[in-house]
Amino acid sequence: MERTTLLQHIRRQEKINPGATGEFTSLMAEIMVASKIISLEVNSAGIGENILGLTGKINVQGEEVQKLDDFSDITFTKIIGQSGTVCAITSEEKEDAYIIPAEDNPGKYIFMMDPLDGSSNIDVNVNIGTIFSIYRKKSAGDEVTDEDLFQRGDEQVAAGYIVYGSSTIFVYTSGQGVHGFTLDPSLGEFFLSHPDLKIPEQGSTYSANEGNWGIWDETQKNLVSFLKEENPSSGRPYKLRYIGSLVADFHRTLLKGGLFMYPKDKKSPEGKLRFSFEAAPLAFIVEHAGGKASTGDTRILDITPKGIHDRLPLYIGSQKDVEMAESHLAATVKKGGWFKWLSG
Ligand code: P6P
Repeated sequence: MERTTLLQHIRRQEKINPGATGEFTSLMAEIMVASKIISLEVNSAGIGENILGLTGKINVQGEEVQKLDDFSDITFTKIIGQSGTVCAITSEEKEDAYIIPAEDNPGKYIFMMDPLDGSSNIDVNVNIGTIFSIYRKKSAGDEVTDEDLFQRGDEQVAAGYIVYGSSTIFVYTSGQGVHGFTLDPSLGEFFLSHPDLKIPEQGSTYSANEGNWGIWDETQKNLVSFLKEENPSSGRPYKLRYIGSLVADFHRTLLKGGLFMYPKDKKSPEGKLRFSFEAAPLAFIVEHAGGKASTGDTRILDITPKGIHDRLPLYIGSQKDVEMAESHLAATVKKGGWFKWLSG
């Protein structure tokens, strides 16, 4: 059976892109190298070197920085930063943008990443992942400006994630379908395993941290209660699946369908997840796989961030499930009457 490597796949897509210079392919190749290094560390963490646990540092999000978080941020920054393909890197682990110095031959792309999402799960061997997003530099001249760093979600050139788990899977889109590649550790190569991924139009699971019930608003509580109601003709009750690692929860949703929600709440009135490092890249992927992503009332890809670490609510997954959620959140719930949601 012919096996297509990730690099072969990217090169084929480059050939059908008239304006391609090969710079995007080079960038993707470097992302792949960095992901293999992280995969090795994640899968050997705890054996020998003391890479598990906390660094004792607190990041810009006010979260405790795990050693693997730091390691991943440094690894991607070094490899991508010296690739000659990007002029700036923003990261969930960096307060400000890292501007590539002239001596490192900056390129035309902007690279944004959550280097290791879900890292609080490292010590309990739950899947974690890297999420990335690529934009083109927009402003004239060599200087990187806000115009480059704060672009509307649908101006992404490409987006992807790598999930480190029982196997390491690299999923990306550059606008020509969503494709998944599984790492063969014996060869150190990613091979095409999930060609042209399409998310089911409707799923049967919802994914949310119900531990936050007490700090959700009434419309969010009504939505989740609706999903749990016995109503077989509309596929309810939905099953609850929540891992607490976004890349793992999203990967399951992409493959099986369903609805992932991280709503705003009293503790995170703007929402918890970040636009640049989580919502926008995953929204770009899910839309190219036939799904939807919104804040509950606004399409994620229509949003232009104002800051590197902007947060927002996220409803993402199967088209029908996201639309159902949006309808519920918009509907005025009349006493005893529910917004009638038809699966048709
Ligand atoms: P909670 C992990 O810290 C993360 O950023 C995402 O990976 C995950 O979806 C979310 O936070 C989990 O948050 O509040 O449910 O622990």
